[in-house]
Amino acid sequence: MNNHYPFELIPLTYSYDALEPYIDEKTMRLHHDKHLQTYVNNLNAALKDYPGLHGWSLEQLLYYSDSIPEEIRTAVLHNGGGVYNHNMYFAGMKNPAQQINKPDNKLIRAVLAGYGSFDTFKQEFKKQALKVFGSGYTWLAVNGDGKLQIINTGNQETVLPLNVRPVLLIDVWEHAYYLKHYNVRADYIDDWFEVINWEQAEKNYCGN
Ligand code: MN3
Repeated sequence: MNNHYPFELIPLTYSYDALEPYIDEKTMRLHHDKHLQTYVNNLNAALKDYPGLHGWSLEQLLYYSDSIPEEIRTAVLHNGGGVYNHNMYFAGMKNPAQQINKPDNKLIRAVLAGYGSFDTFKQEFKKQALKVFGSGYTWLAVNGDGKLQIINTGNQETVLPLNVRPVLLIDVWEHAYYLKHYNVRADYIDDWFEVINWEQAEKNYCGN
């Protein structure tokens, strides 16, 4: 897949119903095929007439946004953030039958060092995810000192400008859960914990 213009819709690596019963097939189809596709299309449309930006990676566009012409900067940040965040969200989940239930190796050691226990971490992460007002994301990220941080962002903002490396994130826009969980974000967060792709999170934590 290109990591530059024209950006493409990255297919799921699992089936649309793979996350049942925690996240339903209909939500996954709409969320991936409609919402994410729209961000991809709008990002490409914004960049179309700016060949100087066609070699830039998604991360470069989001990190060096000050260098993007003002007339398309907001569109690139909104839609590029939408692409980046959703790619990470979908890659961060996995069929629960095919995975370990907790972070392993280096990531679990960092979680235990930072939060004392996995349950405490989970409670803290959930508390933060419930605090996102309106639409946004809650991230687990690692800073330059190797310390884990839980960070909330609004709308389609990313954590890249904060100079941290994202490990995993949950999309708490209502479109991520409304069809199944209605307005009960807390239940969705609990269900999302059941389908986290901890192998991918470990890779992100280790930076490979
Ligand atoms: Mn979403």
